[in-house]
Amino acid sequence: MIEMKELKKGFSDNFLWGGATAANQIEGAYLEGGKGLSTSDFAAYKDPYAQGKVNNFTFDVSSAELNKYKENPDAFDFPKRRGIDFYHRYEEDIALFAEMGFKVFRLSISWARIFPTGLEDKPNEEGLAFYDKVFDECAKYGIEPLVTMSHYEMPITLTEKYNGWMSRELVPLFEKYARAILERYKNKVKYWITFNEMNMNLNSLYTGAGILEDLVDHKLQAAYQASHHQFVASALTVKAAKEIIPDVQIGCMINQIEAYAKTTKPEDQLQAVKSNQLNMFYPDVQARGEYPTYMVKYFADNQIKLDIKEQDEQILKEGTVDFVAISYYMSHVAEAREDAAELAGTFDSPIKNEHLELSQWDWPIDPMGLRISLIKLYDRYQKPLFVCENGLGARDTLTQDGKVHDDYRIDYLKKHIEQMKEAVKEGVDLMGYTPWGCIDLISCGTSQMTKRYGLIYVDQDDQGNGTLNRYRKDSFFWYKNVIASNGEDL
Ligand code: BGP
Repeated sequence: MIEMKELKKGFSDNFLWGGATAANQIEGAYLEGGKGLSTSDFAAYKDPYAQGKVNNFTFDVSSAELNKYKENPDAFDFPKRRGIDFYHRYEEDIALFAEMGFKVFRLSISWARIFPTGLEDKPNEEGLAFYDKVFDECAKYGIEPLVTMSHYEMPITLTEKYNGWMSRELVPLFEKYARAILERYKNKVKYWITFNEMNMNLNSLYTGAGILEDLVDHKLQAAYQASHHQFVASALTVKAAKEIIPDVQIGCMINQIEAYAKTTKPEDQLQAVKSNQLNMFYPDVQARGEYPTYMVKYFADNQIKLDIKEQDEQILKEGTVDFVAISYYMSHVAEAREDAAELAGTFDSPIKNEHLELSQWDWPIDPMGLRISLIKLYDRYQKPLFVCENGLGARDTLTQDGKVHDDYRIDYLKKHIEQMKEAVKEGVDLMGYTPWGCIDLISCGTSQMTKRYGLIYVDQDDQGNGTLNRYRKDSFFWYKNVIASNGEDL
């Protein structure tokens, strides 16, 4: 007889509630503690409205810009260099997370704090010591760190010397870095993610892979070659992690953008399948340990020839992840048209879904798309899933008496949590939820401060003016209750 599993009524008792950040968007102190300069230190503030739309991304850097920034840094503003000063305020910030009842805090380690140029033989002790303090502070409150090893930054030296992940040289350099932090924190960190949103290499070569795009001939080829190098580095890291930390949980991550077909026309349906494959390619390799067959034709059609070494097949096989993490902000519409492949997975598609409302930054809001994504991902991999980013970037107003009435954010999070809960009831194994930018931070795509995601308000404007004081938003108190009731009281 087949034994049915018990029907789940909601989130598991050990569900990991928390929040997510990244080093380059919060730490600041960009030259302190022996840190080297990183790629994100050169994301200059550019007017995000210059092209007349609100969701302009300004995070790419060309070789000419990089030279200009290095020669005359004072003529530009680099908001990611200042972050929100977490480097000096981590105790206060972690205490606020604890007050909300966080079980987990997702943060990343800055590679350039540990290996300032990426080329040193020995790690920088001061950099290592900083994260020791952060993890110890988390431990004080029983908060588990979930650590991303590479979140949109790397030592700038590796961009200058190798053009970033274009080069295979990055694989052993990353493995050296990964081993150093795994060894150091083996008793403090159990949950790891190797690379943040690796599929975003297709959107920004500089942000995802430290590549100066004007120096490559074939952009798509570069994106997939860099991704291949990261796959190998990630698999070697997974293997190392299992040796070093016996009970490790190590995952991959993508920016999950579920594609819906625009109409019931079979051509549009087929395009939706293909658009989703381009996204799933990333977890397919990392969760199954091999390249999927559908990419062979795609590579041939797009004149992509990858340099894959003989040993890579084995490395990928041996380095499959324990869980699949996603960020989820929006869904996408697929239509059979000339530029369909290019549009797959872009944040900025011209094809709109008339059923969805947009955020102030024109991002379509689709809570049910999260549920659909989770169901499909779990069907595909049968591995635990983690929603390690989700949230609403919005303008907030701090009142005279230090409050932020962000009912719009509460509404957004509530609807997404409701759909996650349905997915859990429908059989999905979900480990945790860490809404993005649980404390206001510098935007990845636009370097703005005014695009706020936080449950905690940080008093700083786009130009870096402000007291940096922290304030609890209405959503802070709401989320505290959500955690206390394990997602029942929404
Ligand atoms: C994800 C990134 C984050 C983050 C978030 C929101 O893609 O992993 O780093 O910033 O998107 O994007 P943005 O800051 O551009 O609004």
